[in-house]
Amino acid sequence: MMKRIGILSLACFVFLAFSGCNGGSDKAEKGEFKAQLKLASLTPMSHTYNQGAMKFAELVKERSKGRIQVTVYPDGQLGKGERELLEAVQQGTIDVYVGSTGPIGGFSPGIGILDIPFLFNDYGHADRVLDGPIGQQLLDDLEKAQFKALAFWENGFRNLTNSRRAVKVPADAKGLKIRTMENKLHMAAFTAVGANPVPMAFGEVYGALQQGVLDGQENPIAVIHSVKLDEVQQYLSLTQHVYSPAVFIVSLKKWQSIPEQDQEMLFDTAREVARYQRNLGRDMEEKQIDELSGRGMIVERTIDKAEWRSAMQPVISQAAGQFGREKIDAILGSK
Ligand code: EAX
Repeated sequence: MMKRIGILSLACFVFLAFSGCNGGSDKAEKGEFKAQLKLASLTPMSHTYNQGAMKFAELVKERSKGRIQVTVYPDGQLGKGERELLEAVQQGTIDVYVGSTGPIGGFSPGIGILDIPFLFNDYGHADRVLDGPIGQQLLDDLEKAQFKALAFWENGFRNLTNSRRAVKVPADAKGLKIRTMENKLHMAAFTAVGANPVPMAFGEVYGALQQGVLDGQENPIAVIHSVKLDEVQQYLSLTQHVYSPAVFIVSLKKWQSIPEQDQEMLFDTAREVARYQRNLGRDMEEKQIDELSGRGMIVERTIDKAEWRSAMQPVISQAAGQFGREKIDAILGSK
């Protein structure tokens, strides 16, 4: 036994002399840190999350001089459900995740405040809140759930699609089976308008719509367009009933193994790409609506948002009980 340990440490000594024996950890000598990071998302490569992620990978490779490589796994390649992917990030088997805040309330309840229907007026309002102290606090809070959240990226304003009928006013949605994210507020919002919400992992949605298990779903245009939901949904209503932020999160375990200088570079890069990624979706939105319409979707553009807002009002009161009226007012007041 002793002899074996002796040989092992001799081997390590010889190895150390030539290359640095680091006990198998990624953390090599100062300036020598190397990592291969796996980044996962649920949306197709053409979606803004992955376009942003590719940009992030390119900049990180360049800025680390090839020491840090990020591989992007889109389209649920590493797991079809958000819970599954988020648990893998907690365990450190996936390093980075980009996804909607919608299902994250199950891990860190406070972030759920952002998913209140009709909370944000427009993109400028969302940017001010998410890039300000309120947003930073919500990102910091995710650390308790083993997530190092570097930045808010964007999913976008969500719109309703369905295969049954044109939906203009809330009463038109009555009785429709609508997939929502695994988010209690969203479910309550659709119950409030008389629909039947069905919470489901994103990776299952296209198939469920195709099989007619669901009548509809709701998502931002960038998702509807990249997933080609027009193939299984005839009607699109531009309800914009809730703004859906996205988070860029790194496994806290992995983060703690990264030297400070590289942490700073990753943080700055994630924030820089946030601007690029948000604009991608915003700039394409109109064009993608036209394309969806060109592919046969019937688009309801004139939606009376005040009417939808008041139909979903009970949820806003419920959220006030959950998160505190003053916190919600602080967001509303940043218009
Ligand atoms: O994060 O689950 C959803 O509907 C999300 O909007 C989608 O996965 C993008």
